[in-house]
Amino acid sequence: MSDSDETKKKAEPRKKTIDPAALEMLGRAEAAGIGTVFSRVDEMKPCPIGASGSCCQLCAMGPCRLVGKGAAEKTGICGATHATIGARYMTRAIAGGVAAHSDHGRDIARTLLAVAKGHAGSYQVKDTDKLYRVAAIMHIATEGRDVNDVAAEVAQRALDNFNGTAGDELSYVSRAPAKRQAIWRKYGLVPRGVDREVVESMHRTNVGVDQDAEHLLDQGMRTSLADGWGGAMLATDLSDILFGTPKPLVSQANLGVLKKDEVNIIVHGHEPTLSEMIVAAAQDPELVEYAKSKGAAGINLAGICCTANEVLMRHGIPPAGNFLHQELAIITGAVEGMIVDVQCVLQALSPLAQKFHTKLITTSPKAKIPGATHLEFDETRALETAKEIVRMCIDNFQNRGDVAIPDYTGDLVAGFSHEYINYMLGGRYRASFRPLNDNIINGRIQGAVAIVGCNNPRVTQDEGIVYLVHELIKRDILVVQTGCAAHASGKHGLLTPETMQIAGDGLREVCEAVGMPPVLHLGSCVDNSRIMTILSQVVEEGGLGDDISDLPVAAICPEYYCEKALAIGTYAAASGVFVVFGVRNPVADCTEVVDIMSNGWEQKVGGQLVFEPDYEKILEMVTGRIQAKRQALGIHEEKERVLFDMAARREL
Ligand code: NFS
Repeated sequence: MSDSDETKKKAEPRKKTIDPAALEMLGRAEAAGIGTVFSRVDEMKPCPIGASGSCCQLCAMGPCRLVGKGAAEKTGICGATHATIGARYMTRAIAGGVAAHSDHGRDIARTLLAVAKGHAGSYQVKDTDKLYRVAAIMHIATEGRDVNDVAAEVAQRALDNFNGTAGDELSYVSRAPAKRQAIWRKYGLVPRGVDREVVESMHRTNVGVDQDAEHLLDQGMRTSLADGWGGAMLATDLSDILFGTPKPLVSQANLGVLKKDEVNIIVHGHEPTLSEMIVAAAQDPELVEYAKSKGAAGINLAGICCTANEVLMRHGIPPAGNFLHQELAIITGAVEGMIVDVQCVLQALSPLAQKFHTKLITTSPKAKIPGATHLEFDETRALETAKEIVRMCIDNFQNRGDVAIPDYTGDLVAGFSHEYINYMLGGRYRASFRPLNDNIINGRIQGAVAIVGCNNPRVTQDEGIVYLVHELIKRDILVVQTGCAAHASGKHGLLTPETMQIAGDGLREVCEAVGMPPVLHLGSCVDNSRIMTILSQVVEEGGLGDDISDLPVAAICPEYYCEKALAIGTYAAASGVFVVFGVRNPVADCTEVVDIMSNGWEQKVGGQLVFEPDYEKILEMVTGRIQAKRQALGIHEEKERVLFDMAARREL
């Protein structure tokens, strides 16, 4: 590199985000000399040894670093190879992610049990139809029984699934296509209990226990399946039972949803239990009056991260942004209170909130943050606690200083539960996935890709997500989204029906006929389980093979940062989906592990988990996969395009 190249490189700092609202707030932070996750990431170089899977920290003989000449052949002090170290890393990361989602699910099950027993008066069973459907899957009798009786038994069965006392297989394994279940049984991948698989993973990754990479990674898959077809799927279903099954609604996303003249409260984290009550409290006429008495025009609620998705899907509460927006929201100076529970909450929020007037309020008995106000939430006095918190935020309105809210929002439609998609496609009297299958078979829709997961400040915020959404829908590939990736599309206006204008002709015709956007927001990260349900139903509908691995589908997690994402990616792969992660490969040096998770899993379970930071290559990989699957199904031939006429529309 010449000197001038060197200067040029220095003069052009890495692009941090493509979101204009984020850029505006980063400017404000810089002017005030305030650090954010975006600036700290530049100051902290990742350790190259750990970043690529060459460091083992599992015992006090080490840490062992397998680097230098002949690194590939080196072992740790105990003799562990790169393969063992990488497989242990992945399995532990998966167990960590599963533990998070499943503990969330367990709490919802406990709440449902409390409701059924009359101990949680602020809540009730909102969707009895869904309760009965879940009961049927669990083989729980419903006829002639009281709703709360059924709810109690469903909740108890869910808890048994966590505890591992529900039998030899989790209740929801039966929801997968028969062929998929057979594959899981053949390789011993059927999860037996959520806690049991997490504990067994932690046990087997101890030094001196399981040392065979493939065997370890099988346990990684089994543990992940306890999430996708266990903890997370239960979290989704029981949340729908308690808080309602989502239906499409309109909203907006980005920091512009904050209001200058109102008390702004942000709910951030993951569990819907408290945020549901905050939604109720923020609409309480007495509290709205109280806010007015303090000089505010009202109470404005917004969300960050997956709590945002939960309250967006069910109430249309606008998300103020995704993972990397949590600090930026506070930097607007307009947030009276940020109420957090568990997961994805940056510790840096606490010192940052102290620089502004924002009250950071922790609420979960599981998570305290030094410097934050802790107001513990329990379901027996949920609404009272929520009101107390809202009142605290209102009282804080008068302490506001200088406010700068970036004037950017994206319109969006969210709330596509699998039940609604079924209904939307087939209509009230014959809800079915048939039209979707037919349009995949006739080629109007080439396939479907899930773009999910986090933000990671190591890459340009939202860039890969927005690029991939555009490129895929242009190629007639339907996109479904969850988590912070869905917020990215929401902020950039991609979750609206108008987006069909940039879709390919075939996809656009179907979207026009059904009246749906080509990019569907399916919810939070635990709601990735909805995608598993949809895939199973599409297989069941017929015409596209007899297993999930036959379908022309793929999943991408362009900006992953955490263990939960790895857990989700693994259960998708173990369910037969081709999965690509961006950012970097955490086990790149462990070539045997990389090979097992790609070629090995392809042969064993028909899915793969691969890492590829280059978005163009990701696009090539997933479109190549979709075409290969179409070819295998014999539906790849370009048919003469027949435009939708009135009869075809009516048929749809
Ligand atoms: Ni998923 Fe949701 Fe966002 Fe990533 Fe965090 S909020 S559970 S982990 S960062 S998508």
